[in-house]
Amino acid sequence: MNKKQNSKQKIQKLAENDARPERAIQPTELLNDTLRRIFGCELADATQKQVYRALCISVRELLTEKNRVFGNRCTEKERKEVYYMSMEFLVGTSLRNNLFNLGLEAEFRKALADAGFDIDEIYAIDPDAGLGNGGLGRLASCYMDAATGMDYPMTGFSIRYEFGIFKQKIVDGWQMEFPDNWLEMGDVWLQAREDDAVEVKFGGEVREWMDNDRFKVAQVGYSSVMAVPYDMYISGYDSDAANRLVLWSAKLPQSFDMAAFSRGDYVRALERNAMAETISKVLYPADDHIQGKRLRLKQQYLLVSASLQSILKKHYKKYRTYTNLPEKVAIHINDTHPALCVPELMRLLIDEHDFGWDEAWDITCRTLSYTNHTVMSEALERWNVDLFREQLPRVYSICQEINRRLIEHLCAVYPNDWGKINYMAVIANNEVRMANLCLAACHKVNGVSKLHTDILRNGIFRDYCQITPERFLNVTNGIAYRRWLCQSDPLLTDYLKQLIGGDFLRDARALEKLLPYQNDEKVLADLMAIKRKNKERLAALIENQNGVRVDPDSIFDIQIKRLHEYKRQLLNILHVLYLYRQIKANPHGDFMPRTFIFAAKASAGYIRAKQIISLIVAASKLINNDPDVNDKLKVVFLEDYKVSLAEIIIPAADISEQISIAGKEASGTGNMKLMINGAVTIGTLDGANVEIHEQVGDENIFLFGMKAHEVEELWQRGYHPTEFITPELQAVLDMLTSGVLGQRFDDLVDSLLTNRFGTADPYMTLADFQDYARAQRDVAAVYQDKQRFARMSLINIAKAGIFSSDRAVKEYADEIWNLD
Ligand code: CR6
Repeated sequence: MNKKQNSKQKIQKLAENDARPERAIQPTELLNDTLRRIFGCELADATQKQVYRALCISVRELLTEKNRVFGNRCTEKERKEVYYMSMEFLVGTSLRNNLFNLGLEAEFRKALADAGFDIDEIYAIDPDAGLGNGGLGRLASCYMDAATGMDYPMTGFSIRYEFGIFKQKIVDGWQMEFPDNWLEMGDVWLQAREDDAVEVKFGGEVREWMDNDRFKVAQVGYSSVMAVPYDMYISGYDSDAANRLVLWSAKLPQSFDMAAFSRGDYVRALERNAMAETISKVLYPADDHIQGKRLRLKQQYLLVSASLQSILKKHYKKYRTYTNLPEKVAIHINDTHPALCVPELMRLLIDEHDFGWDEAWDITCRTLSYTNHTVMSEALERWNVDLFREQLPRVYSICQEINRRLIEHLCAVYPNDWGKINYMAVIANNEVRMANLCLAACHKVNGVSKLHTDILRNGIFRDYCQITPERFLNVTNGIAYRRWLCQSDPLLTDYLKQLIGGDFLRDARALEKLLPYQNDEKVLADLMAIKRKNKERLAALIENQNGVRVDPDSIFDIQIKRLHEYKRQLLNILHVLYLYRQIKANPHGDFMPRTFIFAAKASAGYIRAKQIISLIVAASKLINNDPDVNDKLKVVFLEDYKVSLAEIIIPAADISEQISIAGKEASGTGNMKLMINGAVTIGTLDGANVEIHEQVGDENIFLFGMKAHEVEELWQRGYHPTEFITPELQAVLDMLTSGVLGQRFDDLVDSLLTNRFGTADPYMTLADFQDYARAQRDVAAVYQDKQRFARMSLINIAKAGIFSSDRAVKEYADEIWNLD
């Protein structure tokens, strides 16, 4: 038997063995085997990069085999499967996560060390797969991990962007974007399946005709793009399952090239090729915002059409019918980006599989479900009718028919209420509205936190909810805490294992076993010592990247998330300047030393957000170089926020800034990651902060600001920001316009005070300022009492279990997808 077969069989045997298959693996043997196959060398003479690739390939092969066995088992048992459609999966790095999940971390660490390699250096080679913007994309990845850990058959579908979220650099205080060529190293995780490529049709027109008394419709004169699937295998903690994330890549069909080649038109053929391939070139870098670009619509259709075609093909092969689709398949629409699932599934059933409208509609509705992730009006996707019809003529004609029938129905439910009917329509005012398309079809619609779902029910989706309230439910977001706690904070994890046992690794609710220790001085001191170590690690990174020395004994106050006005990084930095002025006025006063740490990317075209970054950077220059405040106040902006950077920042946080204007942050998930690492929240009652507050109680959170209904009431009454300006706050605003920051921020101040750009202070930063400053004073006062703060921190860790993505995925599985 040759070596290749030998290793394949070994893996197969391992994967088929139910009881912890990976336990039997010999890391050195496996690595040497892969190195010989791929590079013709062994550990003794391999380079670090070769070892990295060989390690990834070994893990990938292990997972491939697990996936095959798991898939067969699911097919045998005819288990219902879920397909999670999402334009974003913010995977982050894979190697450490996979080894951890497979229970192989320690073995490989040792084997590599024996061969003279440091596994942490090898981890550092693994690039972040940044195929997402922020919370929504990371949530999708957390759900894949959790579903796999719980043995649910779940496949993710997305796009194989050649360039993920851009790399951020700050040049002269201004954000610059650089391409993220993640595939250079990251391709090692992907397995192409050229033979399973699927044709996707754009443009052309709709032709209708009669065929033996049957009415037929088809799209003609279209141009084709081939979608090629690439598999990325997803592991689950201590689980027999392995699932797949399928990423589609756009390619021109072969036949097309040939025609041009035969005319000798080589350059044009290549040009066309490049045009087709731009569809999967780059991730759109806007978060909570739409741009309405043609290329983006094409990306969405590529994802939806290719995925649905492959789902239907697999289903038919298994069951030889489509009528049982809703019993065996759940397709989830992650935000409206894949909302084209509604008309595309209709199109495939009607045009390609001969269903009549009513039966196709019944199958479509019972198969699809939808999660809404925002109430921000600028993020609700709407497509210009002309653009939509030009690119997707047949899909458009189906949308028209959906709309016609919908309006007929609504006229019966809300007779003569044209305002309402117009608001609920799928096509109106020359636009196709993607949220209404989902609301018209999906059998379940959910929000992502209690408050957010209430706002959907009583606010933007009220009219739909009134007709069928049973379709609307809440599933509060959750996080893959094995990545965000266990892997990113090994010190805390090991300590917890010793103190309360390892149950929490399987069930996050077991973290509550920490509660009885809340008055145990030794435990509180140990927790503080661990936090201090993590702060030292972050301080070293800050010194290395920013050349700024920060004191690990100061309060590490952290705001990390996308830069968006509603998230109010501006409120934070204005308050920092306010503190700066206080210290300057009283340099010998008793002041709790604090370090304010920011990291955030702004969407490339979002100028106001970029100005806020500049302000933070300018403030940090002024403050960090002022000897009067030096040991008391520091401000740091860390470049290029991404999953792997978050994994280092979060364990070092004392204070978690969750300060969005109430009613706007659908949930937030950073708030949960920081909490489970022992950070205490300073926040508004917004998104999942409401539920964090429910868990920890008034005593263990610093709440401030208006509640969602108070925000609404103030808008009703009329909001005049200048009424909220005290002399101290005015002095801070003056700093922005005076030039002391090295440049002037007139635009930012204008946006707070005048109507020149629309509403003055649209996120009510000034209205909440005083109470925020009060809450920050409370933070400083409490922190003086180290034990009291440590107790708050302990309670936050102990009560964070409910925010596990295991809980969230189980709710989806039980209440939305009806998985067994
Ligand atoms: N920007 C919400 O704003 C939520 C995530 C995941 C967001 C955020 O509050 O936690 O989704 N929304 O549900 C969108 O992306 C549209 C986000 O990440």
